[in-house]
Amino acid sequence: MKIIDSHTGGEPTRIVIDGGPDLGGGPLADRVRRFRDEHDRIRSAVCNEPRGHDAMVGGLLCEPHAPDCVCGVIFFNNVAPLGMCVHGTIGLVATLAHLGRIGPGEWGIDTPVGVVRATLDEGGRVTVANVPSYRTEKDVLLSVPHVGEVRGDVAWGGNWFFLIEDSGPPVNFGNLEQLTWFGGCVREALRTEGFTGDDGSEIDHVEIFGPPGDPAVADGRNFVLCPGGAYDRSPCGTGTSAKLACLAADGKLAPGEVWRQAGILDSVFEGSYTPLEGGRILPSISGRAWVNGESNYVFNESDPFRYGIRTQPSNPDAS
Ligand code: PYC
Repeated sequence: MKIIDSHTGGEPTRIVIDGGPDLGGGPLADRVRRFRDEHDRIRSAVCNEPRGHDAMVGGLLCEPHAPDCVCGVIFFNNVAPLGMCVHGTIGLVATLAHLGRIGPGEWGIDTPVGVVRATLDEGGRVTVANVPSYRTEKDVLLSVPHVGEVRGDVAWGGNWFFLIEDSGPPVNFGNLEQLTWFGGCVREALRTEGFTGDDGSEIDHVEIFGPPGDPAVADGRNFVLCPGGAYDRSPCGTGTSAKLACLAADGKLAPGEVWRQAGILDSVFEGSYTPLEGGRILPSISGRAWVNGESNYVFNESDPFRYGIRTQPSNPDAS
């Protein structure tokens, strides 16, 4: 199995470019189910220790089903397949450019949540037109055990987010442990109180905001807790999209105006949006990824951990 590693603003992406499981043809939404149900050990082999770690995001390069796409991709992390992943899409584009499969220009990428369009510029910067994003609830009051009352918004940016503005530990790198603990308590409270996205899905990303480290380079800094318990090293493109949806709904950001979102490492994504019908927006997120490794995986039958150390299989019945 052949792998290319990259990072986008510090957040890793590991693309399986060859030797992945055969998922057949058809829409990516069907293929991601086959991947989850029949090939979960490949997800684990790529993302989990000993080859990976909790922050790793993998992507399986596939033939596209939708017309006019350069490729398809199924993203996944240490616990399950992901809906959409913007930092991963930026990493994928950098990987395809590294392989010489694409050059500067606009490219369609088929994913389980629809086609996304990514533009690579001459300098290596990638802009992703993400999926339509929207806020479903504003100022939800949540009673969080061990923490107290926390207010936040619920929004979709390709994944479900609970966005917190005015509570929690200060958002800086020195507070990683406290932020992770706080985010975990909030996520657990959302689950036990029965808050979900408007499609009934779990709100599995918690995003906490603070002021930027340097207002000359960013408008705000975030901390994003991902479903597997790791924090996003990048500003999180789907999280930035959810933020744009909230800013747009509150009338705090005009169409086309740029929002500079720093992550916890102070790497920055730039986001703007085009309004859509029904209060939805089409976010555009740009950032940069760097390829930093190429590997050929060996699966030795005698190695008990050749498919990774699986702490949380996304489907316990899968092989
Ligand atoms: O950039 O969309 C993103 C993302 C989702 C999870 C980790 N990164």
